Amino acid sequence: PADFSGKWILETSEKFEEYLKALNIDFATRKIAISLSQTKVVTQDGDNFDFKTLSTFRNYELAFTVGVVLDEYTKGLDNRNIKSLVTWDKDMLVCTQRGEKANRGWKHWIEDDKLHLELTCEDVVCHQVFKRK
Ligand code: RET
Repeated sequence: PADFSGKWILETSEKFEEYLKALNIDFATRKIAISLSQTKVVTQDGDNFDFKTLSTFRNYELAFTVGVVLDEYTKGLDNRNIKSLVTWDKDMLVCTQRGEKANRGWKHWIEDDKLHLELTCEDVVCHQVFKRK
């Protein structure tokens, strides 16, 4: 299986602001969020994962086990309660986030030693690529 573990730094980001807008995140927070350098620190132990999204402004941490529904509170993001379920699709981690927002979720995969993250909310798809730090 894919090895997500390590430290990753944001290289490219497409439609991140549109994604944050779809989540109803306010203008000021969006402007700060899109200007930030982001680092992902990932630890992986079998199907147990910990994804830390770090920035100088705010951090977000998500720990999950593949196949186990998680009550997630998106603290510091859109501050909503959602039910998240991560599953494997080949070597891709696919999360569906059930709650107030339609068609919400994310996908993580590795390609050419880069970490890809696709974030979806409603009709918006954001794509971020991270390189190893
Ligand atoms: C930052 C900075 C503060 C404002 C916002 C942020 C967004 C973080 C996001 C993280 C997604 C993490 C995922 C982890 C999966 O394991 C960068 C913390 C809005 C959207 C999907």
